[in-house]
Amino acid sequence: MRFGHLVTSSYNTTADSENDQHAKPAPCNATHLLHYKSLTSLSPQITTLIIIPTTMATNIGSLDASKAANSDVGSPPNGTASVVKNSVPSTAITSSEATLGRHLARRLVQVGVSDVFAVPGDFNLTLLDHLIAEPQLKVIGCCNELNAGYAADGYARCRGVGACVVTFTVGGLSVINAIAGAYSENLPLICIVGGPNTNDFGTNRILHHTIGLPDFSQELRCFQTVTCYQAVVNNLEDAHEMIDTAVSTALKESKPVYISISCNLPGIPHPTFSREPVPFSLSPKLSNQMGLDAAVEAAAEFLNKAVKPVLVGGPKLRVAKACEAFVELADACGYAFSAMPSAKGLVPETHPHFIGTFWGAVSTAFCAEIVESADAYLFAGPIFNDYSSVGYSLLLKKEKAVIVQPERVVIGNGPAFGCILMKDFLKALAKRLKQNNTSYENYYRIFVPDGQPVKAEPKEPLRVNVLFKHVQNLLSGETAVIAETGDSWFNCQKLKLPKGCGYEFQMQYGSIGWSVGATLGYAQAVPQKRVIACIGDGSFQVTAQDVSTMLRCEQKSIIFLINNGGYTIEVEIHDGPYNVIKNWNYTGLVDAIHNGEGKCWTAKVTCEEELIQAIGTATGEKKDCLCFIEVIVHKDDTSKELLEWGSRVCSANSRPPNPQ
Ligand SMILES: Cc1ncc(C[n+]2csc(CCOP(=O)(O)OP(=O)(O)O)c2C)c(N)n1
Ligand SMILES: [Mg+2]
Repeated sequence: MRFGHLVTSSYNTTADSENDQHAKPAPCNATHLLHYKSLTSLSPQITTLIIIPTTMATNIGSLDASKAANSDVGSPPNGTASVVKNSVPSTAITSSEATLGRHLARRLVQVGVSDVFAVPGDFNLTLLDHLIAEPQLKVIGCCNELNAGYAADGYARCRGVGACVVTFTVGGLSVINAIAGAYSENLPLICIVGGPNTNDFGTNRILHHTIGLPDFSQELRCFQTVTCYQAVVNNLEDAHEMIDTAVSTALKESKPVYISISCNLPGIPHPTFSREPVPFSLSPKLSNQMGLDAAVEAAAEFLNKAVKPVLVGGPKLRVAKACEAFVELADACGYAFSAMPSAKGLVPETHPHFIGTFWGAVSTAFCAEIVESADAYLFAGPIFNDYSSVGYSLLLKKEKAVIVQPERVVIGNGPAFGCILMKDFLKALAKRLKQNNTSYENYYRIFVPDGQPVKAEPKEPLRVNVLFKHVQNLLSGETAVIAETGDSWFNCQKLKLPKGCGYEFQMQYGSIGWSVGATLGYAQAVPQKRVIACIGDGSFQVTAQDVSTMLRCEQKSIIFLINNGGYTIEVEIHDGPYNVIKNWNYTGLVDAIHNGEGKCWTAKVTCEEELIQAIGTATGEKKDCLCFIEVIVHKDDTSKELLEWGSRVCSANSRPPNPQ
């Protein structure tokens, strides 16, 4: 796999074998060492050998650093990690190499980014030259900026940090929806934009790729609400500081940042870049010990007097880096525990006291009954939005709840405690709670195992519940599920994740098309796993092009394209003719994208027999290929949960205005 032909560069003089080596996916958890070979193969312009101690190579956002220690969950729930480096790398860099472009490339590698998702444009070409010149960084050309952003999002979910590079305004405004999604999901994503020539700032010139006004701030203003930090780098004096502040802020805040870099700066040497970047040492946040003690005391008293308390994990377990602490608490107290739908993948579903997804009326069977009838519940990192609360229909009472947010604990209607880290709180509470298995025992007594889908008649049109029975059988610790917005949310939510199986979806933002880019990025971040993506036809129509990039990257994901002829989730909320979409020949489309280059296999299935055969091929003969299976199902064939949820969301949406 080569990217040299995408962005032509004078740096690109490597021999084939070396190029191949460069392109091989780096093992996710490997420490990255600069080898003399890769250096010399990189660029004839690099003349000095740079020796970097191994400690330097520890990635801040690497999978290793971000993975839950218990490895029961496949996603990296603990997000980015702050690593204090204990040795300073050697500094020798030739003065001609002391450039902004090189610094940014090295900095990205250092924090754990070994792939950046990019779309070239004249404002970022020189920068891309410098990024591709870094042997440990791959520049992955995407078909459009939205997908590049989604890919960086998928990558960040696995590696703890992701990056994309786009061009001024036309690229910037195209990627912004993906950046907003990453903001909503608390993902550190470094969005780099090639910006105007430094000499054009402060003039009244009108530049191409703008809306035709002599104002370069439009893109910046758009990014201000969807990033936690913006750096407009248009002079070399403070470029070092601005870039480093932006990158470290993304890691500290777990949010996207925007870095605009003037197109004429990346290749100019400057003394601030004359040494290898010193690895970040991000100071960890600390709990206020007095507040922590008081909160633990109050919570222990509250929960220890309850008869049948339960635990519920929420999506902010990830940003709080508290997944492991949550499991520690579950182990210690013995309560039944469940997860909110948006926390799927963050808690181990194989835990003996796990009772499923708490999602009000559409919860796993027997789960909501146990949670809502408990006399006390601890929610760790919840987000109660209109969707996760099933149209505000949860039967919860604040006075029964301990709500633990990443830095705050509220017990009942009060008291409230601030400046407390969730993971410290959960760990300390684990030592103070009396063991109480009552809620789990109650659950166990009433529990009746799930039924199986009705057995299909020979050649009977495939049903969605039959499809997901087979998807379930595909899952293992070597797979990860990506679930697109739509009925796939509900069907995938019911999958039982084996130990180590990853799971990602975009529940807060819910932007259709996300999963194509996210599958690309996630698979790139963790090449040893097989990604299984479940994508509706409507969503796929938004972002389908980047199957192309998956093929260029030699990915071997399995995509189930669920062709139900429309926007079924919307049908169940509120139907109209706008929910019917044009039917495409999806396998034909993917075959056309494949066009004989790369390893791709497609199949269209209409019944269980064909599905079984397709899965057999995808996991056998074609296991090294990108496998695209178009599954044709009836337009009204949905999960039962969607039907219930849709009615409730519909009634929440159609609440009349309050009388004024
Ligand atoms: C960018 C964006 N535009 C519009 C929507 C509204 N929307 C939510 S789901 C959906 C339809 C999804 O259809 P499909 O992918 O076919 O899934 P299905 O419901 O049929 O399973 C739409 C249009 C959205 N979530 N995001
Ligand atoms: Mg559909």
